[in-house]
Amino acid sequence: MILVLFRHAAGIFYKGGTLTMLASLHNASLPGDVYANLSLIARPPLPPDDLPYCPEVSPFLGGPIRVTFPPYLTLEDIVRKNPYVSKGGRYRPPDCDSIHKTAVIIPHRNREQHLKYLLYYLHPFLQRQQLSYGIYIIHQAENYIFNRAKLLNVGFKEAMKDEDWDCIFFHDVDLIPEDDRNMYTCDRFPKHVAIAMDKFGYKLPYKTYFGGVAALSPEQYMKMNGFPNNYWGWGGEDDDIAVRVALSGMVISRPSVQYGRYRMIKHGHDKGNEQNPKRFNLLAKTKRTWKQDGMNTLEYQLLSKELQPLYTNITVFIGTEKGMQRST
Ligand code: BGN
Repeated sequence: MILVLFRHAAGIFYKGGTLTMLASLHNASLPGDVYANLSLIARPPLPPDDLPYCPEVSPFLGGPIRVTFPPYLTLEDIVRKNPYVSKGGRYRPPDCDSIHKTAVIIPHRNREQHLKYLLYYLHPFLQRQQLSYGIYIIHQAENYIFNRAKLLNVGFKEAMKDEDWDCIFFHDVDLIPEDDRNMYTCDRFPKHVAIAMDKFGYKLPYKTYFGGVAALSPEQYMKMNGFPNNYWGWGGEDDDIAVRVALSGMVISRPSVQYGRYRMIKHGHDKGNEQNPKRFNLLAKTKRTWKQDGMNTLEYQLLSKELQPLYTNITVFIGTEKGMQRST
């Protein structure tokens, strides 16, 4: 009798086990789930110095990613789903030694919703690529006109103080990558990465477009004296950067159009980032100004640098068109 009961119980257990197994298999094969596979990454019982190098192609890549915007997502959910991410939004593969060290710099002001979705997708995306990485949010303090390129310069400078990053990704907050074969590593030349956005029909809007997401090594970045500091408001700064690439004797590299796909999170007009009427004049002068404006003239006041669970939050006062004095 006891034996029968035991068998019976074992049967149920076994059945339960099968069901669980089927459920997890089903999850893993859900096409495009950016979190599928991640549970397979585990720390082996080896001291960190004995880890083997990561393979040339990560075994965790899954190709196309399905991008949706779950309405009730919280930052705590994202923290829970990314157990290996440490303070400041830093990560190293637990199971192998990565040869790539990438910092992602994201300029930001009043876009908390977008930031949340970007973090939700970017963390697992980078982990699937087996990169060592850090995510930096550069927050422009006060209400003066937004200056994307200057914030990127600040991000570069601050990130390089932390670590010897070999590649820097300059990333808009509202662009979600849609294919994890789009490697967040650097090329021989500055790489324009967001080459196929949904809003432009998954192709370049024009040939020299350099906006959205771009990747440069520190050497490439310094060779072009970083980015311009004097584009206040929307537009033109990315075109200036593309001109700097050429003026400093480099060319633009790009990923394959199949991989460099991005979904843009829809949004209304940003207050404080109106179109910059001076952008045409500024662009006409880049050839004369690029050596006099950029990393060698960067001035800012660092207000805080906090290590949040999912990112390093840098808050900075970058002044106004007239200089570093306050606008009020
Ligand atoms: C261009 C803008 C870019 C912007 C793209 C895509 C200018 C300068 C004109 C001489 N450039 O027109 O900054 O990223 O559109 O929206 O406005």
